[in-house]
Order: sequence, then structure tokens, then C-alpha cells
Amino acid sequence: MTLRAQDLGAARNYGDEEAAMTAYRRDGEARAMKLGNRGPIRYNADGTLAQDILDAYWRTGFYVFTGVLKADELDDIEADIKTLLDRLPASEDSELDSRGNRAITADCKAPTVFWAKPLSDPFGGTELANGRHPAKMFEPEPAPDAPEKSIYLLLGSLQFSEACLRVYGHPDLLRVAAAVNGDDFTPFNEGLFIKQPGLGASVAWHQDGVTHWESPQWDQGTHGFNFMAQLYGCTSANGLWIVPGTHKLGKVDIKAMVDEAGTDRLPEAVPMLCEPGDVAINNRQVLHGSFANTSADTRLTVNFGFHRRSSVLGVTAGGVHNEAATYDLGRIEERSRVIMYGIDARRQRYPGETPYLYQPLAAREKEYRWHSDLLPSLKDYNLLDLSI
Ligand SMILES: O=C(O)CCC(=O)C(=O)O
Repeated sequence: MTLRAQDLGAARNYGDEEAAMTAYRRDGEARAMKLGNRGPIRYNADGTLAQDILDAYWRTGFYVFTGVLKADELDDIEADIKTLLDRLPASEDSELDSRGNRAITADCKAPTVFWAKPLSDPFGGTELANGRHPAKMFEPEPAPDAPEKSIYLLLGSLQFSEACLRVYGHPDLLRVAAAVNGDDFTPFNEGLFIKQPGLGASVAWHQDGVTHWESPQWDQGTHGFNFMAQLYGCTSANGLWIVPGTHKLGKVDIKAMVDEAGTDRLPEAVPMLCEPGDVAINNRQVLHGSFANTSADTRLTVNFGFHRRSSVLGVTAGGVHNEAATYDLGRIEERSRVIMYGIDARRQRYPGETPYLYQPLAAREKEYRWHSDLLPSLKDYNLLDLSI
């Protein structure tokens, strides 16, 4: 599998819906740029995250941090991902990659590789993932020579890429995580969303989170957030769309919203617009989804999420990304070691940065020295994802 748009199949369009889709994108872009939720990561004099950033994040449910990953880091990520993609299974039922070697994911026990038909909506209107995608998205016609299926999501991505592990340990992003979820924040999961031109599947409108919706303690931050780092940037055609403010509303009736709009183009939604190296933070409760990628541009999102400790500790959950379990302190600590490895891996590659100090494991910092030989020890680490 190749990555760059120009290497890939022809871009498609939305057929009869193309004109409406083009207008929707243009209007959405204008609304997005008026939201006041983008710019570099900034701090107050005391080192805390700038209050206006936090305010804009909590107001809208997302924020685009511009220019977080520089060119050399993007090059590292691209190199890792190209190697990784070449080592994935050649087809859905194959254990071999396209060169005939055993695929890098062939022995993974955790759900790792996700395939979809070109430009399809694999989840909308089904009971999959707890039925959280109740409305079907429009499925444009793929090119006649498009492959039967392609990979659109890879979970447990840190076991395959040290460059992604180093993004995971980024000091500024971890400071943002602490500002939003508290110093004792915990992991959620990590993945790569691969949205190829003319192939990339849609992700139907949904809110993340399966627990806590009925809890009296539920609030706008209960289900944490995902960071979405963009290797090539993202546009209104290949990127995520968000309905601002919906993270505060509890569970919204997605089917009713789509029925009322008479289309999957929800009228108040805005696209997440990013340049290469921008990293967005997206509240998991905000209503979000992405359309089939009929554009000529690849989107590659390095996704990684964090929770408040209070949202996972003692909670019985799972079932969407892994087996159901009760998340005790031992499990949280075991899963959090990957944060420590990310921090140390980053420290070695970027000695000029001040590494983030992860409070919950700070006293045991020396136990978590990273070395490339440790990569195999992360095999299936995502069986311990904290999925709520
Ligand atoms: O990136 C996408 O297209 C979908 C991402 C998403 O739905 C999520 O991270 O929950």
C-alpha cells in the first residue's frame, strides 16, 4: 500500500450529491474558521495552559493546535507508516503482506486491522460498536477498478511505530492532557485513521463513549478526548466533521437529527481543518463523523486518547475495543507504562525538549527507559486499552 495521493486511484465524486456536497464543504469551512478554536499551544506565565484555549475547547468540543509537529518529525512518522503499511496483510483474509512475508499484524490477538469497501460506510445504521452509529452515510460510487476492500483503521499503533510512540510522549500535548483531564490522566487507545483518495470509508455520525451517560456525575468531559495529529493535514473533503457544543448535551438523537436534515450533511457541523503537523484535540462526546473520501488527498491521522482517572477507575467497561473488564489500579498502571515509554523515547530523539513528568508514575521513572528492542514487548498492549 502506498501513501501519497498521486500514487493512488482516481478521485471520485458524490454523483448526484456532488453540487450539494461542494456547497456544504464551502459553508462548513467558513463556519469552522469563525469558531475561534485554533492556534499554537500557549501557556500562562505560571506554565498552565492558556485559559482562552481551554475555554474555546470546552465551548466547542475541539481545538486545532497548529504547528505542533515539525517537518523532521513528520518525516519520521511518514517513514514508519510507509514501512508499516507495506507489512500489513495483502487482503482481509491473508496472513501475508504484499511481498509474501508474514504480515506484521498476523499474530495480534487484539482487534488491530479494520477493512472497508471503497467509499462505504461500514458502521452506520448497524448494531456494531454498541449501535453508536445509528444513521447510514451516503456511499458514493467507487471506481470500477478499486480494490474490493482497503484498510481504513489500525489500532494498537504504538507497537508498530517508534515515531508514533514519540508523538505520544510529546511534552506539550501531555501538558494539554493534564490541563483537560487532570495530572493523573490515563490512556484510552491509539490508532491510525487512513483515508485514501477514492477509497477512504466514511465514519458515520457518532458520539464516543458507552458508559456513564446516565450517571449523575456525567459532565462535558466524562469520556475524555482524542488527539488527532495530521501527517498530511486534512480538509473538509477528507477530514473529520464536528457539531460544535454537542459534547455538553448528553446523548443526542443522531437518527432524528439526520432525519430532520433529510441528509447526512448535518447543517450545523464544521470540518476540522488542519495543515501537516497540526494536532487537534477532540472531545469524545462531541457528535462527529467523516464522509467517504472522494478527494485526491490522503488523510493520515495519528489518533491517541486520554481519560480522567475518575472516569475509568473501578469502572466495568470494554466490549468495543477489547474484552469487558473492571479497570483497577493495576490495570491502569500497566496500561500507563506506554506513556512513560513514549516520554523516554521522545527524550532520546529530542534532547533539547523538557520531557513531560507523568505524575502517577513519576517515582518509578527509571523503570521505564525506552530502547528499540522493547518494541516487541508492546505486542497486543492494546488488549489493556481503557475503553469507556
Ligand atoms: O478520523 C475519523 O474519520 C474518525 C475518528 C473518530 O470517529 C474517532 O476518533 O472517534
